[in-house]
Amino acid sequence: MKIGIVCYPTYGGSGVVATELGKALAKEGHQVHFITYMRPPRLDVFQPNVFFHEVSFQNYALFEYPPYETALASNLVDIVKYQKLDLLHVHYAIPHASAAYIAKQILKEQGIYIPVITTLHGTDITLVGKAPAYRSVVAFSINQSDGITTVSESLKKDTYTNFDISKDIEVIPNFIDFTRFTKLNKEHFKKAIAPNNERILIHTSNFRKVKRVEDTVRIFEKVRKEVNAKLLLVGDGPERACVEELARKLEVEKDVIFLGKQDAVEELLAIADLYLMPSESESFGLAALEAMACEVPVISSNTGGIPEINIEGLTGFLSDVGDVDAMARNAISILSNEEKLIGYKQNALAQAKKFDISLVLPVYENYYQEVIKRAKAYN
Ligand code: GMT
Repeated sequence: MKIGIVCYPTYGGSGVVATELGKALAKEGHQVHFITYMRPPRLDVFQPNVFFHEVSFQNYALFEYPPYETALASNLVDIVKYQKLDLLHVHYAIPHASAAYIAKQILKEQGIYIPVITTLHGTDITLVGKAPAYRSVVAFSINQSDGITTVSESLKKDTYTNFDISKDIEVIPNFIDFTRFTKLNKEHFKKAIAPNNERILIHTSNFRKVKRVEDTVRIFEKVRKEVNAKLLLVGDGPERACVEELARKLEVEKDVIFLGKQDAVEELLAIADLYLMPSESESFGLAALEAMACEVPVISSNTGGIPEINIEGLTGFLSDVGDVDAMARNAISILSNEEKLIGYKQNALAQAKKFDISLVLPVYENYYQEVIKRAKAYN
């Protein structure tokens, strides 16, 4: 198949899922065209069958906000037409689903039918998407897609609850590439971070409000009273300054290490004992799955799709959003018993294996075939 993938070129979340999916499809022999405003970070080396199209748009003094959606739709028309694509797969509804819809209508006028699959990732439904400023266009463009997928059962439910959706939604979960996310031996690095064999807690995110990064510091402050430990905070974003301030206020700043944005997250997960995900809302929690693949158990909130991956008492523990006392108690219970910790680490790996990319990729391929066949039958 010749597939166009539209996504955000981000370090985490939907951008990573889209890029890894495209790379895996290309390895299977499909021709994959990435269409986005910047090269996605995980598209860093040449790979056969992979093509990158940077969305070109012209700025003009009149535009306070450059009309990206218009530019994307125009670019899509040309790419579909000249590369003879069979399918467009857009990740994150805003504004990708509506741009794809516009491109589809323009191409239809020219006698070309391009099926569109929209994958909903989370905040495009649970947060921004349902805001009055966007909701009409989001609902319309989801309903106009030839195929709709969500990354968890929880997000499927939220989509039907928040929007009037008339079509079936297919759940296809996030996945893990074990050739990358596997426990590496980074003992020298561990020694540098934790010279006195302290336990290492880790959190990776884009430091947005929804991630509740401050809770990780509150949990850590309680854990550190019982267990010798360090906290690694990986990533950057709008909340970072407040989190740094809180670490100083709680007098744990010497043991909280801010690493900023990092590409090789697997090298950091290799030295971690526990992953913290106290999110306010999380449609799936790919970052937690990446930790589990590297044998790191998870202390999380019980929101959204997290209970579909983190299993209470087996791969970690789940608590209500904001219940830092319970999260700290659970963290201490795992970290203070070596035998218990090893058990949780093994369970985390076993659970992550259920989301191996080799299991999820054929589900996407079958869904693509089904949507293309269905579209051909109707047009
Ligand atoms: O919140 C993020 O990290 C980014 C966001 C996105 O769409 O880029 O992530 C969402 O998509 C991920 C991939 O499907 C999911 O694993 C995350 O749970 C989801 N984030 C939220 O729902 C807050």
